[in-house]
Amino acid sequence: MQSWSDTAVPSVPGQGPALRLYDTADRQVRPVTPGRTAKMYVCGITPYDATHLGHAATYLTFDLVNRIWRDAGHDVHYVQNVTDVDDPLFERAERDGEDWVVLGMRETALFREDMEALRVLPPRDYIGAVESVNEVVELVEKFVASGAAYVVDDPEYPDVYFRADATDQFGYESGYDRATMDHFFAERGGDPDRPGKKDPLDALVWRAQRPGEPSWPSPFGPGRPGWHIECAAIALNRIGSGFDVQGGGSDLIFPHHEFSAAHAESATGTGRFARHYVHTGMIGLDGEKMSKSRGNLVFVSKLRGEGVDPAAIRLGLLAGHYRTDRAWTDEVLADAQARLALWRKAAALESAPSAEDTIARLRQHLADDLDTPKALDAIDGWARRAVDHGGPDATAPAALATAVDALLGVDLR
Ligand code: 5CA
Ligand code: ZN
Repeated sequence: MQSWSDTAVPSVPGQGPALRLYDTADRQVRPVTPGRTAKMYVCGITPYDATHLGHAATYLTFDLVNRIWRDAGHDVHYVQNVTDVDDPLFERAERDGEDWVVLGMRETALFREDMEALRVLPPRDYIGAVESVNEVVELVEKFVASGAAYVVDDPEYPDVYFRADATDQFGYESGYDRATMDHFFAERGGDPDRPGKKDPLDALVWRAQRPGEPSWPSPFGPGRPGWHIECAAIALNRIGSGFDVQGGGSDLIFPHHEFSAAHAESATGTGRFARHYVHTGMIGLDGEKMSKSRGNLVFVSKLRGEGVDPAAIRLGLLAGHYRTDRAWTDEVLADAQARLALWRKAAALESAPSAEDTIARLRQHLADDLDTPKALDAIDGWARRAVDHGGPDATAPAALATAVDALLGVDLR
């Protein structure tokens, strides 16, 4: 699939500390240690509706990781998928009397526009589920051959399931006990009651064709990919096993990332799928998680249409720490707009206090598990001093603006 357009990232003199991130599997903040090429996979959208602020917050989080790595001189191989074949697409298309392919294409196009407007750096590989069906089929064949997956005894719908106990380390990513797994499996797209499964937790990897559903040929009959296997296949075939960061919202901790990891680990027989599993908190509205099923959504495109500066959306979402569940409110937006105006005013001054310390603090806070509240505070302090009292350094406004552009993705000019 076509990715979106790149934004130039200016280089910032000097260097920051190495990035440390919280790893869900190890339950601690620890250093990320990429090689020359840093490798990241972030779960993409299911394109049946427009991008809301929850999605945006998640992609902005991983955009910071991308920018920090670039600032440290790494080449970044960033991969993202688009779940362009899934039940929600068919349901919405049916409701609106539209072709599901057209719906997916339109919402994906809008997502690209939103990402560009927010200055999110594009993935190198942007891959749809439809494009990766052959990759999924190859994996399923491997699982069936090794006994990691089985075909249910149902001549009408011979679906293929992956055994939750196919790997020894199943459960290490979420760290959940069985009751918690059962709970989230049922809540987040699983089918514990499907007759013929050996364990209610076993995960669908190939769904036999149902009437009216699209299908692709396979050795197990016509059908379509399961969900977790889509991300396992797309990541494995582009950045291999043992890549640096697997990202997504906290709603993907289980079962999605647990099974993607188990699929990949069963296929390769090697260690961990990802070295860090990084999860963002949920953005809410009116006391509830923002989600398509609840309908309590604020769309990026709607705000853009109302003339809200995407840089203010960016600052509003980065004002809270990425791991905390937090609400989007009018106040969050107003604060972000005021902050952006202050920063722009300071960046436009002829001279200001030296920005060197502030840039160093910006890098330090970001490297410390993306501590954006402190990073933004540091810039606020400099900007307020600059606007209130001026300063002697004629290079400081441009130097600060360059660092804010490169590291936070906010254009102050
Ligand atoms: N296509 C799958 C991933 S393979 C999917 O979850 N799509 S999605 O459109 O539902 O979500 C896209 C991304 O946004 C996921 O990483 C998800 O965890 C994240 N996300 C969804 N809702 C929120 C929210 N309210 N706050 C923060 N992140 C969210
Ligand atoms: Zn995914």
